[in-house]
Amino acid sequence: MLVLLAPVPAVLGMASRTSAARRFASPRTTRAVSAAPVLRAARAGRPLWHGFAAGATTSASAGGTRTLISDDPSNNVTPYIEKLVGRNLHLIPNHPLFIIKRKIEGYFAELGISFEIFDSLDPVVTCTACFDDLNIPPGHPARKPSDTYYLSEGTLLRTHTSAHQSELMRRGHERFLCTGDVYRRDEIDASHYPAFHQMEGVRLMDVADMPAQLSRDEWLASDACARTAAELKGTLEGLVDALFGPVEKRWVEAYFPFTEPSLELEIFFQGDWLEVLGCGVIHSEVLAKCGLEHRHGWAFGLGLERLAMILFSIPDIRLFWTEDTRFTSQFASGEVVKFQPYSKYPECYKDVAFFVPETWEENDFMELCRECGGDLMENVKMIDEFTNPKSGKRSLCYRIVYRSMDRSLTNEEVDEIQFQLREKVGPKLGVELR
Ligand code: FA5
Ligand code: MG
Repeated sequence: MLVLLAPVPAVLGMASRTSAARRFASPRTTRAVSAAPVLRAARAGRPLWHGFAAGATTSASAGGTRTLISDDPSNNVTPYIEKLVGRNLHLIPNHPLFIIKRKIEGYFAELGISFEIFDSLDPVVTCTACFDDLNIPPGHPARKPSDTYYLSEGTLLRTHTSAHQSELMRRGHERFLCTGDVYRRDEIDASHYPAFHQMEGVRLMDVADMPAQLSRDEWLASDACARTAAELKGTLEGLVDALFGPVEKRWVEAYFPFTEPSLELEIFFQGDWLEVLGCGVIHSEVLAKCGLEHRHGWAFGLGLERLAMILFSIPDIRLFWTEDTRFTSQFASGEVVKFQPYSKYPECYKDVAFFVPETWEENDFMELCRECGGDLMENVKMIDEFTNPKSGKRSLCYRIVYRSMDRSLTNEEVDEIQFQLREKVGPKLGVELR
């Protein structure tokens, strides 16, 4: 039997919204603009089911071995991203992401209803799977090349594990957990990385427990819809309790085109609210597109790094990717242990200011920063913005915090990176340096 836990009182309305939150916000209300980081203290055409394998595996490939960059005009994959694809951190035994994945799967196994496990689905998916199937209309901000890594016009690196929802439901899977690496052009800070891992959970409710076919409005007003949402919240609260014990958490109203109602869960961590998952009752139109108009259910997508940061006290998301044995050896037991920072090397910051064109997309700048500085950039944040009243030109100033996780940086190498960035930002993004 599935344990139904009483939901905690919902805290709706909140101060800081992430780019991830904005990503799915209704097209009417959203423009991709600068980001307010969640953690204020410290963000070719391969066949769709290539590499499909059901069931847990423990193998992980080296990464970077697959050619994803091509001269297709829509291809915007960078070498930096290409080398992350295939690292499969969630499949490496004793990696914190592997440990937490297993713990979450264990929690669901104990609920007494079986969830199938998928953790090796190909990260290269079609736009149909990632967007169309999920009710994300053409022109929606989540589809923009400034947010998404495209291989070709119709194929991309999945931006969320929801990309597998519809295909799995069409194949007859009714309860599953699907984990994988996902890719987004996003802001740069301690809780955002352009490659991260999500776990998708889907449960279709038993037909006998649900009313006969209702219109969308009737369904939304029904007790059964409220019950489905309550079960979802209870299940996820139970998960958080099982992972962390008592911890401050709150529900926030959200919008996803593929669920209604939709919610996000936040946990208080390092002095601020950290969004850890999005979820909701599966949208009737998504089910109808799968030929399941007579069914109802819930779905969630959680950020494995975010949960693992809390569980293991890992202060910076870049650490998950390090091969430094001072990090990896700490998790060798496969148990939950608190991370002991081996050192905090000094930071240094540099500012860069420029006038931006009308077509300015902040994520393009973030991408260029990654290209020039890789993981040595800890945080990139806009610190000043003004519009010249005479010329009407908009000026932005960004502060870039440099810090290595495993050594001290020299002034010379930071200056060199900053120099490269200044050299490239004009020609590449059409800005005018100040
Ligand atoms: C989604 O991706 C939805 N697909 C989740 C979902 C699934 C909703 C099923 C409804 C039903 P969102 O963009 O909020 O939603 O991302 C989900 C989680 O991924 C976030 O809560 C956060 O924990 C994590 N996340 C998002 N962006 C990043 C990032 N750049 N770095 C690390 N983790 C991230
Ligand atoms: Mg979100």
